[in-house]
Amino acid sequence: MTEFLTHCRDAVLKGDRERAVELAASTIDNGYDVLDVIENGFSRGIREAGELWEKGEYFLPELAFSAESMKAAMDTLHPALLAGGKDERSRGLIIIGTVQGDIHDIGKTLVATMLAANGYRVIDLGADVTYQRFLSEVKTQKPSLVCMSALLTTTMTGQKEVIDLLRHEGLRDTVKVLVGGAPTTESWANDIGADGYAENAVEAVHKADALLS
Ligand code: B1M
Repeated sequence: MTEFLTHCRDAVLKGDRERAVELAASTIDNGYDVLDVIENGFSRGIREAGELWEKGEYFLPELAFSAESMKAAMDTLHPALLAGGKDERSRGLIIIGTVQGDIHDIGKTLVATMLAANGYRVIDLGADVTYQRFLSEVKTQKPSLVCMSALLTTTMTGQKEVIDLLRHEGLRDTVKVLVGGAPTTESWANDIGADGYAENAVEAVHKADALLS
């Protein structure tokens, strides 16, 4: 298994989309733990690609190829993640998106998939979602939980903007707010008045369960 995880990491690191999809398909065929393969295989590859880019050893196109390979693997694994869900009933409506100015959507999509796999009805607004869009979706969809992802230190403040907008519109008490994404922390979540913070997709499900129980 360790060798298999290394192949998954390598495929993403090298930006080999075809190989990444092939490995994702064998993950399902062999009945491997899908989350383990994502977290300790494919995700390792994309994080290492990011580190190489930071060091100037990768340029943006190489990082983009790695991201495309990662996304293709995730698309292949998506049905298996959903099928692994335990609960068929809808446990509440959640809207999720990556905040304005931020196009990173791999982690957000994984969180959305895990929430859906665990019985929540999830509306995924995508990436680069404006503050106003979050607000209008809360008004019209009336979700129980809003989830906001941010991967950039420059965009994480958008999570606060949305919370402030909800408060300004008198809607803050009608909906819980969960935040996450690499630069965010528990104390950031507290500072901006969110109801919770999750470090990863599995924790996001636990936090949603706790907030909506
Ligand atoms: Co960008 N990028 N990127 N990037 N990128 C980072 C985030 C960066 C840390 C890279 C680096 O410097 N090492 C850096 C940010 C620095 C900072 O702000 N501190 C960075 C930068 C600077 C940029 C650009 C500005 C580069 C440029 O153009 N000069 C640009 C941003 C453009 C924009 O958004 N406006 C940019 C672009 C890109 C690509 C397009 C090439 C690509 C994104 C493709 C895509 O998503 N469609 C990309 C990638 C792939 C990365 C890295 C390498 C990997 C991100 C990823 O997908 N990780 C990233 C470095 C890194 O994170 N180490 C980097 C895998 C994913 C499964 O993990 O997203 O962390 P993650 O999600 C996790 C948790 O964070 C958590 O659960 C997920 C699953 O466990 N989580 C939540 C996430 N959202 C959550 C929400 C929750 C709860 C948990 O509840 C609501």
